[in-house]
Amino acid sequence: MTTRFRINRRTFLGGLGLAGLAGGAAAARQLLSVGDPPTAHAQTGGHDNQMPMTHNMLEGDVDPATNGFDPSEILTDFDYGTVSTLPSGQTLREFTIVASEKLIEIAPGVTFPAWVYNGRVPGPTIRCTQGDRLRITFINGSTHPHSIHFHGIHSSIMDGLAPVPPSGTFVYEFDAEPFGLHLYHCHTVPFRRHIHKGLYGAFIIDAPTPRPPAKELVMVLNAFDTNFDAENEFYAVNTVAFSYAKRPIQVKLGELVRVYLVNITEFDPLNSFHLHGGMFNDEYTDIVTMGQGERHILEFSFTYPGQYMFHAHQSEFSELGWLGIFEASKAGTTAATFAPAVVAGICDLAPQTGGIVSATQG
Ligand SMILES: [Cu+2]
Repeated sequence: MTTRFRINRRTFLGGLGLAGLAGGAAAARQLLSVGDPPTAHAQTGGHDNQMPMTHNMLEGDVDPATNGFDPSEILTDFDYGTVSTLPSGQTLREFTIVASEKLIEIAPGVTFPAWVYNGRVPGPTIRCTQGDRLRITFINGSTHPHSIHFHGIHSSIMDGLAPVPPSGTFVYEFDAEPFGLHLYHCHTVPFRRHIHKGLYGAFIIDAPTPRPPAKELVMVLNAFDTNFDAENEFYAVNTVAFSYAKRPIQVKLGELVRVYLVNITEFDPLNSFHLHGGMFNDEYTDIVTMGQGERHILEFSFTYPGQYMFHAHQSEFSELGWLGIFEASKAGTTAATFAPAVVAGICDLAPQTGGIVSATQG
């Protein structure tokens, strides 16, 4: 069956506003334009913040100032704590993490009443080196009991299962081991509620011998149940739907890219990461599939210049926000807030002069 559909460029440009016509946005919008009708669960539900799942998820933008955090900055925002040296010579890293309640915007015009660590979802990316002493002062500034459960090796007392009451404080202290990519999250019942509301973050323990230099990016796969029916309506990397489709991630050709990938998606048994235009170095494939809590450290580089999608290979997730773009160029354009419009290749399947294309759907 051949389906003809029209791409309305005026709507693209008007809707995207200051964001301009980023090629990735066009690509993602095309996905939406040819996709199935809105899913039933996305249309139902009576929550005030519920937006009808239309094909305009890419129009408009989420102002980072509104949320107080920016997904493009979260990628490379590593919190090493306040560093000092103990009398034994061991490195001490001290962190303060405050839990609170906050209305965040997860897609243009769609807000979610989140529970947050240090004002953001995901919480700060805690980074240290194996063998460091970590001292994390947790302050519960919310109206619900919460905790922090760290993955890794530590004593049962520091395992974060004891809820800290509202206004309470608890100091988690343990030595960082083993090296690798871990995560932390609230472990207060009901678990799924405390996680899906936003209380989680990445936790990187570097090896004593550092990994080779690379462009390092933290990506936390998450999702949001905006009508509280135990199904997700929006999916993302680092919270804001399509953020990296609107602002492609700039990398250099041949540059080693290292993604610290954490899946904390609640309600769905699996999530995944699929890379276009390249393969992972360690395991020669272009997709990893993960249960909740699973992590991968992915390394790859691009051979050819251009824009390359990365997205969940659960197609529904990608159409509901979990889709981004890498832009590989010789120099890299890290200073650019928005990538220039690239109306070519994957980024716009429509002919430049027309706006009407034919698509064959089996
Ligand atoms: Cu909690």
